[in-house]
Amino acid sequence: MKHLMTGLAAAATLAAGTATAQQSIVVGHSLSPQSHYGIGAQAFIDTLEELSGGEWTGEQAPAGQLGGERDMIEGLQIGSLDVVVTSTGPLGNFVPEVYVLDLPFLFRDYDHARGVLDGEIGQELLDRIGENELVGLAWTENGFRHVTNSQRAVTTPEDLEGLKLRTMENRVHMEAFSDLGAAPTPMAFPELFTALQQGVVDGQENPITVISASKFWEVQDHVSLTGHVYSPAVVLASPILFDGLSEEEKGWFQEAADASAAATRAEVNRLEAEGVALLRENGMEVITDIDKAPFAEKAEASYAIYTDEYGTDMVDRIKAFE
Ligand code: EAX
Repeated sequence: MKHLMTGLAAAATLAAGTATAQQSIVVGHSLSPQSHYGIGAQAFIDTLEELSGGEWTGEQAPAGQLGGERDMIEGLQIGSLDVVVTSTGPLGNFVPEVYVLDLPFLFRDYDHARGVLDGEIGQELLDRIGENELVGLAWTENGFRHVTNSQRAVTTPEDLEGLKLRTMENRVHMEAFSDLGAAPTPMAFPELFTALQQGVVDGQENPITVISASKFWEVQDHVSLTGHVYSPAVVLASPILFDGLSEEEKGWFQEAADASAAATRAEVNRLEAEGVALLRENGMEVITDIDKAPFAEKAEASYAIYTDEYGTDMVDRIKAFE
């Protein structure tokens, strides 16, 4: 139906003699089309189509079809991809200032994280992204991350001891988990399910959104709601595409990114409310009552990865944000 309408809208514009050829973008992300990212990617495409009267259209490249998040970010820089919804996992490799958002136990809750990202600090970081052959359009969301594994119920940092845990390709996360006693193994997301299935790693950590979108219950028995780090996501565009747009088109892309973030956050809210029941229904043991203080204490050394380079200013501003 949507495609029909797009076709009609395009035909109408053509008939009016004002059309340029229809242009199509690809929006890449690492999860399923039904996931919070898939919903966000589709909202981007639908909004862009609507605002442009069908002049712009697009399709998703979901499930890491075009590579892991690091590969997709590189794709934006060389112009082989147009728009990507990605976690900040590998982004610090390109824009190290962004590591501040990956620090463990920094954000108190969703309101805190969303408030910071939608305000001055979020804009400053989007600007930094923009200085690195990328266009940062909007902050969106993955969610608070929790530890899952196939070995045992984790309730204290001691339970993490020696656990082979896949992390994102993120120096802050790797340091935090080695401080916590685990054996962090960085790996791109598309390899993760098989690595869990084959026992290459014992566990991983991701928000409820990703655990359920990826059906990790098929390969993991235990989940502990450690909420050890907030995982932001961001809507990025290729500067090779974006810099060639008219001001009006840039406005459409921006509005599409904002709509994408809103749609994704709404789905995160839904899954946060219903997700624990969903994990249990699918056979996972979910430990909800975790004393986070000893985890936070042990993981604090990882802050130095950011603060040694950039000082404590940004960390203090984020903590002070009400
Ligand atoms: O962005 O790599 C990860 O664990 C991410 O959370 C996932 O790709 C979604």
